[in-house]
Amino acid sequence: MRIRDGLPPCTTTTLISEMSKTQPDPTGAATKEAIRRLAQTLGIDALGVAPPDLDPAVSARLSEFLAAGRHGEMSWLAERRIERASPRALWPAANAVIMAGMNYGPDTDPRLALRNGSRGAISVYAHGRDYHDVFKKRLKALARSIVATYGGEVKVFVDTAPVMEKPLGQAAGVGWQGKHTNLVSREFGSWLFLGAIYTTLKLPADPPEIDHCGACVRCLEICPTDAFPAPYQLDARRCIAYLTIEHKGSIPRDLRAGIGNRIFGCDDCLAVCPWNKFASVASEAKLRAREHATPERLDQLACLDEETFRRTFAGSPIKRTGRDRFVRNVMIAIGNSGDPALLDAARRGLDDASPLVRGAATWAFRRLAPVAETNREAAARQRTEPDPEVREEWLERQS
Ligand code: B12
Ligand code: SF4
Ligand code: SF4
Repeated sequence: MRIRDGLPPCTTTTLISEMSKTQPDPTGAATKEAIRRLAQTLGIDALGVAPPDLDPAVSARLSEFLAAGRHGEMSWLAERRIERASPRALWPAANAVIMAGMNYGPDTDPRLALRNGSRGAISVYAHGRDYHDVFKKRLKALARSIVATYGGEVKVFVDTAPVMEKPLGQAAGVGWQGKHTNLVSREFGSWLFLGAIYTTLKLPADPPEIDHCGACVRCLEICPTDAFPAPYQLDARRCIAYLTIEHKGSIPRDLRAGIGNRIFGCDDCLAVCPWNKFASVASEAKLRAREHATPERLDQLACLDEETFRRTFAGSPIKRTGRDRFVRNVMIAIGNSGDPALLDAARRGLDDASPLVRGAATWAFRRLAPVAETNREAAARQRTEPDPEVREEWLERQS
């Protein structure tokens, strides 16, 4: 539910004093509406309330996802399965879940960045400041005001805790889980970050949002790595967001070509959604910041050492993947570029200190270098390369 429309501008202070007079509130309905207005003043774009119990079907699907190994190396998803699938199991005192959304709508279609293969495309959520910091600050401010005005206890979560934010967002009426598995909002399309405040206050739940996907399958068809085994189901192991951000080892060979020039995350299934026609550009300046929106030159990114990497991506979520994984991604994009001008960058990567980078650079080099040079290099590297996995890269049939 959008919270911007039709409300008079008000400050946090006036709102709190106004509400202190609004007593008693046996159903919690007035308190919820006041919280909604307070959230608006804090720059939170959407808000709804869900009950503290999720539909048991959600828990069953989470178990199926984990049993099929679709979480890949993200073992933390399995660790607190019971708590993840139930707010009350995570915190027995919780009586309601306030689900909040922050619009991060881009000002251009992110797929434009895929047109020039010699530059790296970074997904929209990483163009500006790390949303974990920006959003959590907002939610904490909201939570503090709730406690100060209405009492009770609260816990604030953005992304990292064992919380299923998408099913909770749907239960709170903020949007619905589309066939690409992300929450789609009628007002903001695919571009909404989610966060949760668990509270001991008794607040009435909003009506859950219903599915508006209909017969559309655009997101399923666009996926470059075929990561959807079925509508509403994702095999994270095939998703470019997982491969370029979460996956620590070398990227499976059969998925490298599909990655194209995406060097951090992927937006294809989000960007193609017809509901984006209602979306608007992020209102929060820190999320609108576009330091990394313009596709960046792959040859320059390939040269980043530890220090320049940290400096370049300070305050960005990219920093959290670390330099080696990021340069690995850059090497894969170089291999996909078909651009002979990038051969030098791949060649330099063959001597990188990180075997992860050397392995990806080997793949890139073999795709760009003339056959005679590849054969010469392969023979030499078989003798000098210390890492067995990287040696394997030199022996592999080229894909
Ligand atoms: C793990 C994770 C990932 C993993 C796995 C993604 C996934 N779909 O599970 C990876 C690394 C791949 C990933 C990628 C991305 N992520 Co992510 N991720 C998460 C995280 C931490 C947990 C998600 C989770 O619980 N997954 C487990 C699976 C089992 O849960 P699920 O997706 O809800 O699965 C449901 C469906 O499969 C469904 N289902 C199965 N069958 C059926 C059948 C029917 C009929 C129905 C209705 C449903 C259904 O039931 C399952 C349970 O509800 C959340 C934050 C959080 N704490 O919730 C962010 C989060 C989901 N990610 C987010 C974002 C922005 C992204 C990316 C867009 C980033 C990018 N640009 O690269 C991509 C999108 C890729 C995609 N298509 O999902 C946002 C999404 C916001 C939104 N509007 O939905 C979140 C909520 C973070 C945040 N705080 O804002 N992510
Ligand atoms: S984010 Fe990209 S790779 Fe992942 S499911 Fe969506 S389209 Fe496929
Ligand atoms: S692209 Fe179509 S199927 Fe996919 S989430 Fe959007 S409306 Fe649903």
